[in-house]
Amino acid sequence: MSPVFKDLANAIRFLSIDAVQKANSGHPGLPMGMADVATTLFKYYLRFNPKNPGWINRDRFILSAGHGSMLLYSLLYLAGYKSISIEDIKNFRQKNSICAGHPEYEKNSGIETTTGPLGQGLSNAVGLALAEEILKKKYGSNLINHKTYVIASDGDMMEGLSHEVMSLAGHLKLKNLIVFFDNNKISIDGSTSLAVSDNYKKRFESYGWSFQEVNGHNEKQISKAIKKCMSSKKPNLISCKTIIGYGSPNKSGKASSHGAPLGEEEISLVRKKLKWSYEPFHIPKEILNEWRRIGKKGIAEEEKWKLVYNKKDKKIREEINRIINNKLPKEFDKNLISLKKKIYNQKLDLASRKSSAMILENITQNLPELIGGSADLSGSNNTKTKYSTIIKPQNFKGNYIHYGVREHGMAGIMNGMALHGGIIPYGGTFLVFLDYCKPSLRLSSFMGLKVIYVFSHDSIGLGEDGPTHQPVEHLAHLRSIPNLNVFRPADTIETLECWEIALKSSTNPSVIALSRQKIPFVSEKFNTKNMSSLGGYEIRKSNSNPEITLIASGSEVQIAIDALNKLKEININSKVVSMPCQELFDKQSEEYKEKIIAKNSRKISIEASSIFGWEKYVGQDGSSLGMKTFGKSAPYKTIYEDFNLTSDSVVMIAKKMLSK
Ligand SMILES: Cc1ncc(C[n+]2csc(CCOP(=O)(O)OP(=O)(O)O)c2C)c(N)n1
Repeated sequence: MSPVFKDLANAIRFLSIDAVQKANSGHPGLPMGMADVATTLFKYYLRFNPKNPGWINRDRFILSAGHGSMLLYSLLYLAGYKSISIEDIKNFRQKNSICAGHPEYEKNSGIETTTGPLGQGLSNAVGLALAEEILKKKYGSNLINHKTYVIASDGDMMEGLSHEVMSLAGHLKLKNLIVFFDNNKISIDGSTSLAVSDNYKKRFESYGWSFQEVNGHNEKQISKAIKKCMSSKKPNLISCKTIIGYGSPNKSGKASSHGAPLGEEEISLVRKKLKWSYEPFHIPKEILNEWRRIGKKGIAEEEKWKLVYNKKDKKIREEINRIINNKLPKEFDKNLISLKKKIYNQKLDLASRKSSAMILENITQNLPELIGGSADLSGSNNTKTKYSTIIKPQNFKGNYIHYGVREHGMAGIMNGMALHGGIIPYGGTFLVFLDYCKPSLRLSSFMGLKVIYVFSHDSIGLGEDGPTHQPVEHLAHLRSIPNLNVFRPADTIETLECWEIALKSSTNPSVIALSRQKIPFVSEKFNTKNMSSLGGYEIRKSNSNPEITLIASGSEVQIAIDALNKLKEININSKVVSMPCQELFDKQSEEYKEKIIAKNSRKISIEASSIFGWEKYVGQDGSSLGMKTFGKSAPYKTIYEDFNLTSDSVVMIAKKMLSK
């Protein structure tokens, strides 16, 4: 007997129910409720090839409601992805299992992104859909023409992030984006009516989305709605009325099916009700074969696509190949060195945000994959260059995105574009507004994505805008995030070096913190070597046996250099270490670190930021100049003096240290 639709959907339901039961933790409710929608999508529409999960023109499928992870793992196993075996499913939520508690991005596995923090998957999906439009415009609609499908839950829709990204998606008219809203009206606390009374139709339509509503357990209705999206001119939302925990006699429609195993007794009742008489984890051959047949459809699709690809001009093919494989152009290094020479000869005193603009202007021309943007403030963080062309609704020819005042959305969308492949996203705002985008930045780091955050106005040095805009704790916060490089360059040479490292970092994101105020050119020698890649290095020394080591970053390197000169006048030998990136410094050999931090000297750190974290370099008998309170509203030189961030303070501390 050939399997019917319900058998296919029930295979997802029972793999999920049984895996959650075995793990004794997890969320069975969502997979049970959305199994019919997912089956319809995979059976009729989703273009994917489990034999080559990385195919660039595959449709993307994002489970934004990551707590329902077993839905995704079941689908990938059933459709025949090698990354997930039945053993992996039995090991759901166990150590090292790919079937982790929430989906964790793994390249070429079918798990397209990490989800769990609600709203994030939706933001990634907007980035994926945007990337598709940008690349389509560049390389032709016969080559790049895929869809991005998302399952999002009530929680996704309640999160502020969903408002930011759906509003922007509507503005840009990302028509290839199709969101299935699991409108089951249940969240952890019970009915969503406890907290929401939004009119969803009006909400999404006001963003410029098309809105449809279906019975999420009716194959025909679901299929018809997806079909309608194929000719849509807007992003699409299909509100699927579903029953959480569908099939469970006592727990369906209730929050009790959301986040806990159903229990053996209830599971046997579900088996009876859905007429599923098979053992846990056993999928009858006919049902599995039918799923595998669905999985194989994409092989022919990819073959067809290859014919188109092979007919493309050789230069285009080479470029696509290069950007997909995350390689920079051959001439990149040569161009950068000649720019470095030019910068060195000019020796300009510039705010590092301006240095960054100068560098961006130079590299933008030769890096088609670099897609910039800013959460407003483009003219302040200097992310837009004269070679930036703006991406507009229905016109995706460009390399710069006006994200609007949507920092969180920008970061989530950048993650999506990086996940798509073929794009290196960078985006700007003020460092203090890290607070508004940190959840997505954390996921950039967790997933190891090449996303570049350009955070200007990096200290009290921004002056008159005052303490609401002056970051204090932000650098320490960023430095505590694993797998993230936090750069704070001291001049134009270091700014160029930091950009180079960020562009070459394929497994981690970067933050480049930039000054608002003008800072002097401090590099003494021309060096083809990227000194910032050492994280910290000697930039000045009065002799080879310093009594005092001054360690500073960014705008404070000059204060340290001034202090060195003043100390020299009173016969105290010192040296200055410029530390543009603590993470890279910490990775150097013990020998190098000891040499730079000069074990036998007394250490003083200078950074116009929280002193938190500097103890590891200055030690117990060292001292840190920095911020212990919020800043103040006044011209920046006055504030520096007010907080004792001056070379005279450094000299005073050094003298005191040596007299003890
Ligand atoms: C940002 C964030 N806050 C809180 C949670 C914890 N959490 C997991 S699921 C969930 C809500 C579940 O409701 P819903 O989104 O409707 O999913 P369903 O119950 O329908 O599966 C919450 C609050 C989370 N995962 N992410």
